[in-house]
Amino acid sequence: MLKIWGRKTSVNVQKVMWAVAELGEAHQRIEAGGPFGKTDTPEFGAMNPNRLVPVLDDRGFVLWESNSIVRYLAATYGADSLAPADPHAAARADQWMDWSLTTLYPDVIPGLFVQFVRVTASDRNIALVDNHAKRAGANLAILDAQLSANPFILGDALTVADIAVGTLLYRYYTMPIARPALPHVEAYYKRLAARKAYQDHVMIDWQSMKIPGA
Ligand SMILES: N[C@@H](CCC(=O)N[C@@H](CS)C(=O)NCC(=O)O)C(=O)O
Repeated sequence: MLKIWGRKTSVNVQKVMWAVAELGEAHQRIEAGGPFGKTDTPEFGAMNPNRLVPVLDDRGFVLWESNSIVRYLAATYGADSLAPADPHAAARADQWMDWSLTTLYPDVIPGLFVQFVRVTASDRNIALVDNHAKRAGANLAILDAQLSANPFILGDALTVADIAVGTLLYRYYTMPIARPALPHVEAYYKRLAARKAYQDHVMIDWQSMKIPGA
């Protein structure tokens, strides 16, 4: 059975859990990180020296980094469905997964989300929030163009690329920020939000994560 360490409010854990649910694999999620702690134990440090969640244990094979876990799970349990078999399509999926981590994530999570949950409303830097919202919107325009021809990032079917990118959209669309009109991304988000696995593992209300006054 797959074991996943990590709290369900972590966006990177959500990504892995969405993949596990799409694959329909038997699994156990073990609470860790945030209010659950455990990441500072020697046992956890031996699994992930970064002391971050998620961590996967697949019958003794231990792996950290959410995108790597999603790729491993898809290659092992979802070949030719979540993991494209064609080398060009696989490379394209990698491209969008790297893009989500290096280009979209910094504005959406540390730039915006952290401001709304970890900073009090009175201390919030509105100019900084506006700047990150503008940059996220501009980057999502790139995704909008990609989605103009197909329902999912690589074509007709959900792949690992959608799992990496799509996980960030719930937070993007539930934060009180200015968003440009991006019809293809909006339709795509609705398409993802109609999937049970996305509802169960990604659309997790984050209000309880706010510090007092945030
Ligand atoms: N690049 C890593 C980032 C992992 C990460 O930053 N995890 C956060 C939660 S999203 C964490 O463990 N924070 C400390 C905690 O929850 O205790 C990945 O994608 O797995």
